[in-house]
Amino acid sequence: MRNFTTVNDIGDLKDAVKEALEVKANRFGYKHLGVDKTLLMIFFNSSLRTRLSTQKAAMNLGMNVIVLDVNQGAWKLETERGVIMDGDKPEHLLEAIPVMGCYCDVIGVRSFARFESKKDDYEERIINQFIRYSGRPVFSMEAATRHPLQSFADLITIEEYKTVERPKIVMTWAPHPKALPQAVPNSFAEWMNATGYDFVITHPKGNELAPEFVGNAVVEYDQAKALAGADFVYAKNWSAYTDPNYGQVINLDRSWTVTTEKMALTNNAYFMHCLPVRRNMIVSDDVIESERSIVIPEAANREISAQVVLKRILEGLK
Ligand code: AN0
Ligand code: CP
Repeated sequence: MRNFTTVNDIGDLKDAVKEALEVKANRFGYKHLGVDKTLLMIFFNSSLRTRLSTQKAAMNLGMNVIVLDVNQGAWKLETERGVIMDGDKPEHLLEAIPVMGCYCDVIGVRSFARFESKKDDYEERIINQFIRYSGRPVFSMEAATRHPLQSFADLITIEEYKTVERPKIVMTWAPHPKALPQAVPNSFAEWMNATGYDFVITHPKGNELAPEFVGNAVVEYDQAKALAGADFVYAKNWSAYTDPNYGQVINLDRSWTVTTEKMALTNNAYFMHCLPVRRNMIVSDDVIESERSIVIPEAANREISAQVVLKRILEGLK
């Protein structure tokens, strides 16, 4: 594997999950792969899990790790070509990227949707420039439209907890006071569609996701109907995708919060969320604290998904 930004980069999902479970059972068994190799993690946005789990995964593989928070201590970066740089940004991404590439063997990038231009976000302008100009393998630590390390960890978790061959998985929108990207739900949909499981997306009218991510999923606007018989409930907020509301909070309806009453409609479903989560907006205290909540094992699997991706990138280094 060279770059990792979508489900397509991981190949066969059954093989990927098998490898993940092997890595999980023997996380220090691949240490030779990363000796004298350096991972550079670049963050344009905040993170708790991605930062810690990816660094841990790299250390499991024997790598050295450098972490850069672009907005804390680095020069502010201009990202547009052709701009007369007489403002507050002393450095251009087009120099910064190849320079960063000089100091490492692999680059991880977190760069959320900016909601300034839907076209720029959905063309993945920032991470694609890293792929093009760094000279290094690049993996997404959540880019503008996808969060594949999260979705891979979600899939591993579902494989560990499912009790039927083809579970019913329901991704439900839930309210949140600030505008959030569509990356997590897009990506989760992309990965679930690739499994062939019974996958349903439920959200209020107006919060439709991009059709290329919805794919063959069933979209059900009635949350109670969607939840009936679910084996897994995957809650997430996302801001509007469709014009003219792209990137805006258009609904704060707390009747969409995942509560014990809602979970009672399911087939005793497990509750999942990528975290961080706002309690009593997205999910009630009772549900997230219940014995059917698997948000912590889900987060723990972020170390495993990152380790499989790094392992494959290291195996592919010339
Ligand atoms: C981010 C998002 O929704 O994309 C990161 C989630 C992993 N969440 C927030 O910014 C709260
Ligand atoms: N789930 C996730 O990616 O969390 P962080 O934003 O804390 O990294």
